[in-house]
Amino acid sequence: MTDLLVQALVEMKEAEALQRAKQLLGEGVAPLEILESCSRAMEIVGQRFEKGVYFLPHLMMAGEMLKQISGVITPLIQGQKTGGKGVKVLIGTVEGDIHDIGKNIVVFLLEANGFEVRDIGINQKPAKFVEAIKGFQPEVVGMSGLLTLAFDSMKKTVEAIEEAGLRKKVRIVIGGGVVTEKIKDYTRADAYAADAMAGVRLAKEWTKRG
Ligand code: B12
Repeated sequence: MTDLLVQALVEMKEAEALQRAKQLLGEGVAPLEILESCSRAMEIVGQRFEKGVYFLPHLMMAGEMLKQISGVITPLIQGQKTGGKGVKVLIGTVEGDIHDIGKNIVVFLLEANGFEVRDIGINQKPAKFVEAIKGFQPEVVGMSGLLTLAFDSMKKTVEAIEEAGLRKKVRIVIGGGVVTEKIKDYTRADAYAADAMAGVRLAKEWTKRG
């Protein structure tokens, strides 16, 4: 009954939401399905925020509840360590954007699948991505962003990577909230991932050896 979890999250019932998530786990519901319900709840919270029913403290509370739940859930997601085999992935939230819950889930899943991940954090300028690519030499670069303004930051970051002569060395995947195929074209990234698992699958596909 993930509906009760969604309801608790939407109604900002912190203790109940965490308890519901744990209960679902206990009943054998798949961790990814629970995370999926959390995203559904966040959609509703976001809509209420847009309508002026909820305000910034509600977003903050939603973020807090989500962090707690993903802290319990993500470690239980079974990865297949064989896939990534130490392939390097660099990831960060682009300039102007501080949302990182989704990104952190991606990091976790990548690591669970055997990738070596360098997370450069939130609100990172294009130059920071370039510098980190030079130092870490990843094969895959992930950019996260949930704000509309993040699209331009992603575009600028891809351009900076091009200008630094590194574009052919990396495959770029973007993700987060409302990122779509269209945004992928706009930013000139290689792909977009609708969710964290899709990102992991792409990274595996891109770096498959032999
Ligand atoms: C929690 C939250 C916050 C928290 C964030 C806490 C944190 N540490 O991240 C706080 C309170 C800080 C916050 C702040 C703001 N927020 Co906010 N926030 C949200 C909310 C409710 C949930 C976001 C979330 O965590 N979702 C759950 C995660 C799991 O989903 P996700 O990030 O999409 O990630 C999944 C996939 O997309 C994917 N993924 C994500 N990144 C990547 C990257 C790669 C490479 C890959 C492969 C995959 C991938 O993997 C994840 C798991 O599958 C959303 C509403 C919504 N619908 O999302 C609004 C929302 C994103 N926020 C919004 C706004 C407006 C703001 C503020 C500007 C509010 C303000 N007036 O200050 C500030 C922005 C500050 C800034 N400069 O960034 C708007 C954005 C509107 C827009 N179009 O630009 C939204 C959509 C709400 C709304 N509907 O109005 N927010």
